Amino acid sequence: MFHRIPWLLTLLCLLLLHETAAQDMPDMWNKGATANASHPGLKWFREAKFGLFIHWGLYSKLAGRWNDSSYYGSGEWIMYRAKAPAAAYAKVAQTFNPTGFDAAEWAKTAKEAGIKYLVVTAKHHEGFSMYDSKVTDFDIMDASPYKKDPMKALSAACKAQGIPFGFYYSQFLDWHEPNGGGNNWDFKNKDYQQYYRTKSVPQLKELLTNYGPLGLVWFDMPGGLTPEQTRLMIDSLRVLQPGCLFSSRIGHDLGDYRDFGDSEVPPVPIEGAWESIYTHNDSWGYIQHDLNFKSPKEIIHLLSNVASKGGNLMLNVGPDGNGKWPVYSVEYLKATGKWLQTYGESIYGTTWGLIPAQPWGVTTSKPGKLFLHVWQMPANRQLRVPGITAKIKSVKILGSNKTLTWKQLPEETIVELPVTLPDTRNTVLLMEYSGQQPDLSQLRTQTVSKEYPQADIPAVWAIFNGNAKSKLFTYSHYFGDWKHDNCITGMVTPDDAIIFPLEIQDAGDYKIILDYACEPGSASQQGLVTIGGQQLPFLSLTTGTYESHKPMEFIQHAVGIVHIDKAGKQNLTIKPVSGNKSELCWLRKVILQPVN
Ligand code: FHN
Repeated sequence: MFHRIPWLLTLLCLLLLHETAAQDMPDMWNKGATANASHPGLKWFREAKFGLFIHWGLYSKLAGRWNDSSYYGSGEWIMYRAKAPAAAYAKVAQTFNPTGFDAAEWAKTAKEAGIKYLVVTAKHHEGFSMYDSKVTDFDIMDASPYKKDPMKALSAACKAQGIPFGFYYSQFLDWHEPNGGGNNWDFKNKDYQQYYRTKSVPQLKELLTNYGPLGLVWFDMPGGLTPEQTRLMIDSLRVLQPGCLFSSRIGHDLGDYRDFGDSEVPPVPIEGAWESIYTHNDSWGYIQHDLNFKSPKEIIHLLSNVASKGGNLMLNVGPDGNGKWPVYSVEYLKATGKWLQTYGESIYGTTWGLIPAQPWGVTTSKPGKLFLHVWQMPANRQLRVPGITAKIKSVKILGSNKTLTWKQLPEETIVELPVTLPDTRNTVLLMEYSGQQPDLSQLRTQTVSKEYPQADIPAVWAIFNGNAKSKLFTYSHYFGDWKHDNCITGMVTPDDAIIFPLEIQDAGDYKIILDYACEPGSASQQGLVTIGGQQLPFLSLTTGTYESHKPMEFIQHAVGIVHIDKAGKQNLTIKPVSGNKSELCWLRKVILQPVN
């Protein structure tokens, strides 16, 4: 029933493709990797996998409104967006009285959510210190009626729950201070050195001195310092707590671990310690009218996807001006924690999965263990796992002692799934094996199967020819609501063709859909898709002009149907036709939809 080519030949192909991938994939995404790989704090950090970010400040009280105008997107940027005068904005502190804040409840909710470290804003760009600072009077103790230090309480509550605690600190942007970065509507002729000397560094020293051992300091938005000055600042802080990690946004690649862009997951596994940062809705700071919360299923998929690439997810919650979390954040985080109670073994302490993402989901791993995160049940209940050559000892559903039957073939293992899975969002199977299992996580061959509604093949997995290359496009919906997509650019002549190696598991008809963006100047170029000896000519269609602060438009352009008469390996090629005047398009992914 299954189309096979001789096993040795397959292995050779796998290794060759792996070799090609290994040469260029890390170059594209591994830059800026951990600068300080020997830091002792990286051990807990790498095992933690799931962190909680909390953005809380005066902006939380404003809740997305200033002078009767509503703002969407990053609520903590409201002062900047409204160009609110520093003196007027500072008055918000006079009514900032978060009596609903309960540190023990925050830490308990975090614990129930399965959170393994917590990072809270000590000072965001607005310049207001959410702790008792002796460096300034613009802090919660002196400027607000609250008159208590919530960070003292929170650090103690996290300690009681065994959750490593850290501070976010905006080291350069400070719209309250005449010499701080960013506020050019009130202040001119700045002396950034003076700002670092008189506020930033002294405050960082306070934070590293007065709140017990910190897990990390999450620096954000570097500026105003040379690499040497940054190094000197680090040295002066490091001595206070050598065990504390510093995030890469301290600048100049001098952090201890790497942070990706806001809301960015790298497309391939990344070595070293790193973190993806997302917020639960569209804003980091509380906005009353922002109810676009990620569902438990979305959080679980995000968490397992980030883990499948080897990183941590730090998910942000924005408490309101009274110190209460949005109800959806409490509820959906707790639901995530419930999932983690059953499936946490497949997340905590793991590293990337040893095979690429499959139509059914992703994988994570530990020595001798492969965790199969089943996001989508195959219609025939046969889960096909490619490339496992180590000896499989057992396959179980995590959290139940239910052992599943499997058939290990040279190229793939087929696991028989039960009629229903315990968790339709993500049921994790534990596959235990003995012996060496090669790491095939960067294997380019992508699986296509009739058992799922469609196969989405991301552009990064293509083999590039000529001038075709992958480029990261960053754009936003709301202000600061960043999106990131890797697309293939540079396809102008037929020499710039790209090839997707596919493993098509079932013969039959497939609709080919190209997902791309195309600027007006680039439209109406001719392209050709080739697969299984069939050709689909197409003309590229306009979407819109790319601008980093606007939504980027993509079209899903169905270019035709092909018939695959035998299951097995196929190459799908996309190439511009000769005579084109400009780029064909910026291709984000190819979709193969089985025709039923
Ligand atoms: O400007 C900030 C933003 O407000 C938020 O704090 C995020 C979180 O990663 N960091 C900055 C932008 O990258």
